[in-house]
Amino acid sequence: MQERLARFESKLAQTDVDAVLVTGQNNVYYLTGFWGTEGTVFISENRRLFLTDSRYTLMAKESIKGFDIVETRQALAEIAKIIKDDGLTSIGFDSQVSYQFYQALQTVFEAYELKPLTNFVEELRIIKDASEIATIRRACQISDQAFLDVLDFIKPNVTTEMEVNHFLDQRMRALGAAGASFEFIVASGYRSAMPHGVASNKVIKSGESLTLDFGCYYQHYVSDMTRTIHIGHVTDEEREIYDIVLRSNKTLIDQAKAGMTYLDFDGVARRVIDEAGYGDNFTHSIGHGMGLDIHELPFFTKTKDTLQAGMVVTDEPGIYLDNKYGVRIEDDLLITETGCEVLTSAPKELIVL
Ligand SMILES: [Mn+2]
Repeated sequence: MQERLARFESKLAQTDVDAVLVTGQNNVYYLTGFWGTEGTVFISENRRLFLTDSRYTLMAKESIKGFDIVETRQALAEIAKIIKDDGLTSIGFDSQVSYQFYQALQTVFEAYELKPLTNFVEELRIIKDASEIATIRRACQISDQAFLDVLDFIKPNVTTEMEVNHFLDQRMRALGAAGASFEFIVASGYRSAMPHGVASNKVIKSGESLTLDFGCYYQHYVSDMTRTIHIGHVTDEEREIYDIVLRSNKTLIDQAKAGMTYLDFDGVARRVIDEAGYGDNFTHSIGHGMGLDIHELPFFTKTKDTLQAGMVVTDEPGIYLDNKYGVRIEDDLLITETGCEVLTSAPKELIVL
C-alpha cells in the first residue's frame, strides 16, 4: 500500500494540480485498503486525508495506515475547512463523477480551480503488484474448479441456462468467492451466436453448443473466463470453428509479452481468424484489462501503446455465426517480461458432453 501511495504521489508531482480528490470505491480501496460505501481520499503534497462517517470510523482506524482519518458526514466541506490555509490553488477530481457531485464540488471548492482527471488512479492500477496477482490467481482457480463441476451438473434436454448460471454462482461462493463478478453469459444453441447472451430459461438441448462466460469476485478482485462446449454431438463445421478459435487464443498466449503493442496484441489473435476466413464473424476486441473492475485499463485500442509486465488482461477470441451458434474461448493472462502466464487453467480441448 505504501508503494502505491508513493507512485500516486510521484504522479501527483508530475500533474499540474496541487491535490487530488479520490471518490470511487475501487480507487479508494486501492490506495487505502478500506472497503466501504462511504470513503473519500484527499491527497496533496503535505496531506493524506481519509474521510468517512461514524459507521466506518473504527474499521478505518484499524485498517488504514499513513492517513489522517476524519469522521464526518460532510466530507467535502470538511476537506475545505482542513486545507483552508494550505495555499493550494487547484484540485483534481475524477472526470467520471456525477453532474450532481460536480455541482457540489463547485460550491464547496469555489475558491479553487477544479480540474477533471481521467483515469488518474486507474493508470496506476494497470500494473498489478504481487498481492494483487496472488488474489486474481485465486479468483481464477475458483472459476476453473466451478467449470469442471458444472460439466457434471448439466443434463442435456433438462437443465436450463438459468440453472447453469445459478450453479456456477453458488459453486464459486462455496469455494470462497464473494459473488459473481458480472452478469454471466450462458448461451446455448442459436443463442450462443450472441456474444453477450445472458442466461435465459431456455433448456440446453442435445446437439447444441453452450458458451459459458463467467467469473467471480475474490477479495475484491475478479476472474473472467469463457469456455464453449458441445452437447451430445458436434458437427464437422462446429469442430472446425472451435479449432480456429482455440488456435487464435493459443497463438496469442505463445506471443504475448511485455513490449508488444496493443495493436499487435489484438492483431496476432485476429489474424488467425481472418486467415481462416471468419474475420467478419469476430465482432469484438480481443480483450481487456481486469483487476478490481471486470473491465479496466488496458483496453486494446489500435494504438502503439505497449504491454507491460504486471498487466492482467483477457485473451478472448470468438466466432459468431448468426442464427446458428458461436464459439468463444477466454483466458486471463499475466504479462511478464519474457511472455505471459495463463491464470485460468480449465481445459480447452473440445468437450462434448
Ligand atoms: Mn472478458
